[in-house]
Amino acid sequence: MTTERRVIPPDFVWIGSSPVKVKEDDKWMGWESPNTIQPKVLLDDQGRVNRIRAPVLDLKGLTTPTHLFYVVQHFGAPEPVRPEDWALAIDGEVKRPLSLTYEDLLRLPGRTVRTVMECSGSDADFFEYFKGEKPRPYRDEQAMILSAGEFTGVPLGAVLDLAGLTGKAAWVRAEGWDKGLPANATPELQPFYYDKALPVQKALHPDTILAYAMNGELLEHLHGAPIRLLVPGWSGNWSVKWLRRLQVMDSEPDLWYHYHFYYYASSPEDPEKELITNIMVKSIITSPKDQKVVLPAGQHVIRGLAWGGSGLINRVEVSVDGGQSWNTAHLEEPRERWMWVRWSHLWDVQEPGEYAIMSRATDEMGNVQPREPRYNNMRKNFNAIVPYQVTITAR
Ligand SMILES: Nc1nc2c(c(=O)[nH]1)N[C@H]1C(S)=C(S)[C@@H](COP(=O)(O)O)O[C@H]1N2
Ligand SMILES: [Mo]
Repeated sequence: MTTERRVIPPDFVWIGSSPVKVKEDDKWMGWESPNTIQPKVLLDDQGRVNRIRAPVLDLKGLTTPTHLFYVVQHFGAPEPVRPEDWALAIDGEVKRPLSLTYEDLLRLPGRTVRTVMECSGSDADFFEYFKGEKPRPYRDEQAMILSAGEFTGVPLGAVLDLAGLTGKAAWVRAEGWDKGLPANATPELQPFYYDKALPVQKALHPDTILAYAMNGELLEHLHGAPIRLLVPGWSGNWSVKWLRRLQVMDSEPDLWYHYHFYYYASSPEDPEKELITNIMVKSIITSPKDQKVVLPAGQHVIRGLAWGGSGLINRVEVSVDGGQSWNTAHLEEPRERWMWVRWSHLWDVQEPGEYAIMSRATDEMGNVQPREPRYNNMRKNFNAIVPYQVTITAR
């Protein structure tokens, strides 16, 4: 079997999952598609797609289409490995070290999980804005490192069961085959394979899966094909792509992307470093857009998304007066454990003037989205409430 990789020249657009040449009149079989949104693509030095930012404010529904889904990797995407050449090693604190083929994995009972994915670096420029060090970043211009999708795979726990955990098993180190040096590498650091180690409890959660499909199709190379780890509720960096090894360990290994990169602390020398796990409770307004909007007096719908890794979102409030008073927003069904929830609020505004509109999410654990971000030297997991400026003119 040979696998053709989809490379899209600049004058093509995606219609569903097919690249279609853009014609002068922008028609498709005589019908104009209303879906013209393109991803914000960053190329590598060989002109290949390397990173994608998702146009979250332009999207509808819950699922981010795969071609618009954000893409991040630290070392650049590695060479693809064909499913038939791929194998997963499971070793360490297991009774039966194993090597599983792609076919072995697909034979196991599957599971589908719908989840939001957020990179810890999404919205990071807001940290400097909140400290008064940078001008206001606009979400509409930046595009976000944030998406949500449906993933299908096999529970990691089922695979660990095949190998049989020993009584000492405490951490499961997942290793990709992409090798390189981190952006903040120290001079003595040698290139290494991207890796993260999950505490065994999270590894055994049935929704933590080894995914082979995304949004109803086989996983794309840029999303970690043929198999990636998917860790719902935790920051994107836990979901190791291009997976090739699971090493079960009796203690937490010292991995670069633990306490040298994805941690909360005030400085690299801080003795009280905390590993970043759960995505913190957060909401954003998607409409009106974050771009100094001018609207006529009247009725407007304020709409957005809310999510968090610690529990279901059970309240979103909207303020149109800079946080002095709050209105309860309508939460749209379905509300799923790992997914973001869509919310809306009808705003009846008759008085011309400047308005600071904002949203605040609360999860079922009682975590409330804060006014101030949790400052940390790595600028990770910004989740503070961001007021948007709206000017209302006389009708
Ligand atoms: N092997 C590997 N997996 C990785 C990374 C990486 O650099 N290498 N980056 C992580 C980070 S920081 C994020 S946010 C997610 C992004 O997943 P996506 O590109 O499928 O959206 O992958 C994670 N998994
Ligand atoms: Mo990330």
